[in-house]
Amino acid sequence: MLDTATAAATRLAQPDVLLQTETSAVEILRNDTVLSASLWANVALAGLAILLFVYMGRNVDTPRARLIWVSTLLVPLVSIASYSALLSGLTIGTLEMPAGHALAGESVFSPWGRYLTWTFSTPMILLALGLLAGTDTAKLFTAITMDVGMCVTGLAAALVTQSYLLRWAFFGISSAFFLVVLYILLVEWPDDAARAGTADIFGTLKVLTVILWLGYPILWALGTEGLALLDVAITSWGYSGLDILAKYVFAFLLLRWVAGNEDAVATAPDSATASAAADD
Ligand code: RET
Repeated sequence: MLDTATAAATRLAQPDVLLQTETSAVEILRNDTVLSASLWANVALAGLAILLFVYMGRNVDTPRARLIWVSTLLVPLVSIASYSALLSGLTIGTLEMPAGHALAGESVFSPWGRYLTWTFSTPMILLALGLLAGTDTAKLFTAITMDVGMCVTGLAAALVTQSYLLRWAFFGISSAFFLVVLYILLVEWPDDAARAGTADIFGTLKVLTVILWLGYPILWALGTEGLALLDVAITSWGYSGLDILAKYVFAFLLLRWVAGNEDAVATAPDSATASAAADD
């Protein structure tokens, strides 16, 4: 009898526990102006970027240039959805870090929605870059699937609380996927871009992408998810700053070039690469 009553009481108490966890992440966000400003800044910039990019692409009409334009436009579109979800409390939470972590046993703010939405935004960046380089479908598929692998295992690294070692194991797996993406960006696509006649702009965007993307794992390692040398608000501003450069500035440069050089990207990738390979 007593057992049944205790079990019922436990069941009744459970939703409260869940609600409490959710509320506390939202409360952390509400009480930390610097932290919430790091998210609001991106909502505002993503909104401006969407309007600007729609305007910049108004006269783009060849199919491949349009595909580059749409994939570029999707970057701020995913971003505004991502940051709104973080701000609404839907994709944030608190996690109890495992033994070994600098904040072990403490309830740590986790904006896990960031890592989730990279799964949708980063493939768009790579699609636009790959099309710009005139690469073939196999290389494009490889870059995008490895990138998705990087994001999903990065999300696992952020969410795992069973063991500190396991967090770093997922960090390692994610980094291995990332290395493949870096290889394609640094070794494969520059050759394709040279053949496609887009080497200059591709070179600029490649350097920007590689340097900025390297910032993300470094920030993860130094931030609250990893060694916790940086606090929650600084980590969040770090990601927001990287996002501003890796998404809006990158997308602006790409779109400005595509709008002015539509003919240079008009050829289909596979046929362009195949004919160039046949010429070699
Ligand atoms: C994580 C941690 C695990 C190891 C690695 C990472 C790399 C993340 C990268 C993110 C890029 C995000 C961008 C978002 C734009 O919307 C997941 C931080 C390698 C490279 C450009």
